[in-house]
Amino acid sequence: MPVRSFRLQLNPGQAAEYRRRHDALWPELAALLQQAGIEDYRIFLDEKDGALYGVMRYRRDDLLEALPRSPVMQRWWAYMADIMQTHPDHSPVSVELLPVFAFP
Ligand code: RM4
Repeated sequence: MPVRSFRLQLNPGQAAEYRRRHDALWPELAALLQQAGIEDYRIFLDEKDGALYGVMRYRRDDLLEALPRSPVMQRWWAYMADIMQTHPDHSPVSVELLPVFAFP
């Protein structure tokens, strides 16, 4: 199954709020992520600098690439824009990470 990993950036002092919002993930966003073929999605925080590392296993590139156009995704990104680095359209500033090791 394909895997993607990327780095996002949290604003200073927002770790608790970021966790709180994800603990209360909107049901419609959970449904959307599932429909987009995401099988496993984790985000890890480096507490020293606020870097967030996302690791996502998913089924289909075409479904995943349609995600940013979804109104629910856009609404979530607007909701998150006050606590993380985003572009003017509210999409998160995201740096794609290169896979360099996998086991097994
Ligand atoms: C993140 C960010 C990501 C989204 C997850 C669910 O904070 O908005 O783009 O995939 O939430």
